Amino acid sequence: MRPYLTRRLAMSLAAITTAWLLTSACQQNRTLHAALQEGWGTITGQVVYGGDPLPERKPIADVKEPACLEKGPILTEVWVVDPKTRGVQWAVVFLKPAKGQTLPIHPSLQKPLNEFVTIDHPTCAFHPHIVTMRVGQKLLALNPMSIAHNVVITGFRNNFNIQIPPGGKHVFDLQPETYRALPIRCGAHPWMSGYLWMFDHPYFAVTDETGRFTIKNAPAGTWNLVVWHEAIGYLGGAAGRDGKPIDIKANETTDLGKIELKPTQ
Ligand SMILES: [Cu+2]
Repeated sequence: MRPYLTRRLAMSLAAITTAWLLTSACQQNRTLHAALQEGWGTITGQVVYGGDPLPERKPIADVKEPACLEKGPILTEVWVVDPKTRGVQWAVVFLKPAKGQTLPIHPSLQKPLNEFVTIDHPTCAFHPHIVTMRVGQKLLALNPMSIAHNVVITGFRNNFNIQIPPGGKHVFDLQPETYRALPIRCGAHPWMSGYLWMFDHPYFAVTDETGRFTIKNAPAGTWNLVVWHEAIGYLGGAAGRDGKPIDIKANETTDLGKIELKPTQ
């Protein structure tokens, strides 16, 4: 190619790149601007059991290993319902942007607060039962027990089967795999079960023992909220995968009240 044409081509490419960079910077700014103008708010609510009678946790009959029973029986964890409040523990509640939408992230939450999220084995059960983390965080598995555990994580982009010896630990460097439940199992103890959820934003929570959840510094405006529980999947069935719109008010707490999970939906 003649030098003149090469120069012309390079100049055109530079012009196109500059124009593209300016356009995308403007778009990002607009998103940030809109969010800053509208502000940030808190979302709260309570996930409750919508059936009768209330399920009770029962000792898992398969657990025979003495080391597993040292701290008492291992109880079922699928439905953990508080009899006083009907609150359901271990539901995952999160904002999910629609296709092409980006959730503005509060300046104080741009980066994960901790490098590691921990999953422990104080007994022959995963603690916590449901692990949530942000993309970029690492999963630290601890085994303080006198017996080995096998942490098996099954996803599309994450597949691990790691033996953790007594007193040992392991750091899982996970690939981003967001908005889906990744089962966690133990190869040594078939009753052990948990789930891992990963998000590319900080707007998620797991319900506590009374079914309550709080998500702080969420972007004001209308965003989709998803509720998931391992026994029923998404609230609202398959369509619930994308959530339902909620209005988050700036500088206020938006209380969503009681969110009912029916045991069969
Ligand atoms: Cu185990």
